[in-house]
Amino acid sequence: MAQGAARHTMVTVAPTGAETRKEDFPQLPTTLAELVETAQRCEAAGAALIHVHIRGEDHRPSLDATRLRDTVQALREGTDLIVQLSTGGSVHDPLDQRMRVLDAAPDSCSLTCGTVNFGNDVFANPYPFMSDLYVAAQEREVVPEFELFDLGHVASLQRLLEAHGLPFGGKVHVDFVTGVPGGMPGTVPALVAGVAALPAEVTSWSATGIGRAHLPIAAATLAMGGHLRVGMEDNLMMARGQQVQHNADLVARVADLATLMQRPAMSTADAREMLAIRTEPV
Ligand code: KMH
Ligand code: ZN
Repeated sequence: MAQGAARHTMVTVAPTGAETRKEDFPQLPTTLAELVETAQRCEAAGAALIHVHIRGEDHRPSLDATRLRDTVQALREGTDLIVQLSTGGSVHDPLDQRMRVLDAAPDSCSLTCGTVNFGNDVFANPYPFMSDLYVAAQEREVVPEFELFDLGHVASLQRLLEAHGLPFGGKVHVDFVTGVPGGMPGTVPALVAGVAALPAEVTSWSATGIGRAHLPIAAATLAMGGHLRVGMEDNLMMARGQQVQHNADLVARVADLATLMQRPAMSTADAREMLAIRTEPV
C-alpha cells in the first residue's frame, strides 16, 4: 500500500441505494427533488462525493438514460459534490444497461471488482464486464471508484491495472464495502487485511460498513487514515431503535468524528484534486 494517512477525510454519501423500498422507509430520497435537497444538506454537513442510484416514478431502482442525465445535471447545478453514478445498479439489472450508465457522463463511476453473493442474490461482475467498463471509463475520462466487497476483489483490481494501466487522471481510489452478507465481514481485522493487500498503485481508500458495522468501520477507518462512506444505502439506523431521518445526520456524525480525530472533512475542491476528477464536465 502506497498512501499514508490523509490530513483530511473525504466523506462520501450514498443516500439511496437499490435495496430499500420507499414504502418501507419513506425518508429514503428517491425523487430528483429529494435527491438534490439531500445532496445540498449533505454537502453542507461535510460530504464531498455523492454515490448515486436513481429511482423511477414508481420509486423502484432505474437505469433510465434520461433520468440519469437529468440527475447528473441537477446535482451539478445544485451542488459542488463529485457526482458518482453507480454502475452496480440492483442485482436484477442486466450488464449492458449497467454499462450504459457512463452515457450520462458523471464525474466518477463505481466499478465493482468481482462477483459476490449478496444475501440470497448474486451481484454479478464477471471479469470481462469489469474490463470493458474500465476501458470505457478511461476513454470517457470518468474516474472509477473500485468497489471491493471481498479480499479476492483486490486481486481482480490488480489484474485490471496490469491489463489496462491507470484510470483517467492517474489516481486509484478504492472503497471497501464491508458487511454485505456474502462478502467480507464488517470487522476491523477484515478491513486491516484488505488495506494491507492493496496494490502499490492505490492512492486513496475509503470504507463503509453495512448495518451494524457502520460505526466500528468508520472509527477504524479514521484511525487507519482512510476515507469514509456513509448513507442510507448502507445503514438505516442511527442507533438501536432510532431510524436515520436524513442522510445529512449520518454525514454530520462522521464529520464530527473526523474532526475529533484531527482529520476533518475534506472540501469538494480537495477531493476533486485527490481523485483527479476532470476539471471541465463533458
Ligand atoms: N446495489 C448493489 C447490488 C455499486 O453501486 O456499484 C450494488 C452496489 C454497488 O450498490
Ligand atoms: Zn451503490
